[in-house]
Amino acid sequence: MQKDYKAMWKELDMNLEAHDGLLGVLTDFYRNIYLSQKNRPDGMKYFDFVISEVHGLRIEEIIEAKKQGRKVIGTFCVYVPEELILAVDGVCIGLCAGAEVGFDEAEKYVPRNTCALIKAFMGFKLAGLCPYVQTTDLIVGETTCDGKKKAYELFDEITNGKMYVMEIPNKKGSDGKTLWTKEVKRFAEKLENLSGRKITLENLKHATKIVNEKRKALQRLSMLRAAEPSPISGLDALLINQVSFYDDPVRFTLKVNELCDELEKRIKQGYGVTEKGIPRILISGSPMAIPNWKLHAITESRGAIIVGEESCVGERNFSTLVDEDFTTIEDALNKISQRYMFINCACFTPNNERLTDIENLAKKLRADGIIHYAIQFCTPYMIEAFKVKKHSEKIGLPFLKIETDYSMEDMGQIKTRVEAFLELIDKGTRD
Ligand code: BJ8
Repeated sequence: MQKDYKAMWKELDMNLEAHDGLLGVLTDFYRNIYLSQKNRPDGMKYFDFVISEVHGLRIEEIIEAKKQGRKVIGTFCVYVPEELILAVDGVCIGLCAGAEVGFDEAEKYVPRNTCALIKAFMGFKLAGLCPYVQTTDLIVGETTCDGKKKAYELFDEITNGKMYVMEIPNKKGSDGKTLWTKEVKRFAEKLENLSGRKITLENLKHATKIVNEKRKALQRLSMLRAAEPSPISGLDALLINQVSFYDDPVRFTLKVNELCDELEKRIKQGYGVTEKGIPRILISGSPMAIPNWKLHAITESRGAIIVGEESCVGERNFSTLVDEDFTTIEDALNKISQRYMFINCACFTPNNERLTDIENLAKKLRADGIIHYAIQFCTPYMIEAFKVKKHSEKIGLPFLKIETDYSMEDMGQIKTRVEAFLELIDKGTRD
């Protein structure tokens, strides 16, 4: 029997009636998509629990942290350095949303043809349905895509001036890198002022270690998906990556490593979540925020397995670590800033390194095909799909491009296209 959190949600000024409805829908959706999977590892029980308490226990923990004087920082992009937030003992929470919620409200502020990720984070707030945004002391935006940077101006009004925007260069030349390093330092100062805590060498070392360990655990999980048959479904791996943006980082790392121990045993026994020989798919493109499970659910229900995500809810979030070998605060901030410049987002021009990332990942995970996923109206990824397609052809991997939003209306159409794609792979395009 789950605890009653109504008083807490009321205190957070949420719309209780609408929220009840949302939780009901999400619970059913989760049961149908996740709990119906076969051969799930035992270690997934923790993540099922996290999801069942995503607006409950975790929010209670965050409120408790606030009572102890810790600041809560909301983010929308993997460019925002989590190390700095932890260095001032802050709580870092991802605020991106993956459901069609509050869109009518959001469309009073932004055009209908705005990407669903933006409409969703605005919609969740405007409809009084996001307890995370209610707990934040600061919300950090970034100058990545045009949609986000303009929406942040409006979100600042909606949240009564909570926004702080980091300037991310459009290009990664030396001027861009200098600008970014300055921005990282400005953010460090902002956090010191907000929290009243000094960033020291010691707390930077500690924070960097925590975040690196989290990334290493996710890297370990990613490597294990290279096994044939894969010991874990793409749906479950996606969920873990989504949870990485909400959970306490130390506990999360422990649980991912425990799960990986179990997956290693499965691999030794030759035991997988599906039988051997089914098409192995790499997803690449726009991020999939929770509960955006649509493409994974469709693809895996059609007899394939997703073995990786070249995405910010995936590899782009964890594939590089911060060099922990720093001896001064200045050195640490430089190394943190350098690490983030390795994230190859389509918001940069040019962004050819992403093609190399996709190629390496496809090889590492032994993918048989690439599905490029772009959220409708996500211009950077929609356009970059052209280069990814060309590159996939060059390396001999079948390619499928999907543009979709958060609605369920095109489920049938996507199913048909994915089925045809998987047949193509089955007809001998595979090694
Ligand atoms: S580093 S991918 S997390 S900006 S909001 S770009 S879906 S139109 S999220 Fe991103 Fe940082 Fe880049 Fe990663 Fe498209 Fe929508 Fe923009 Fe989006």
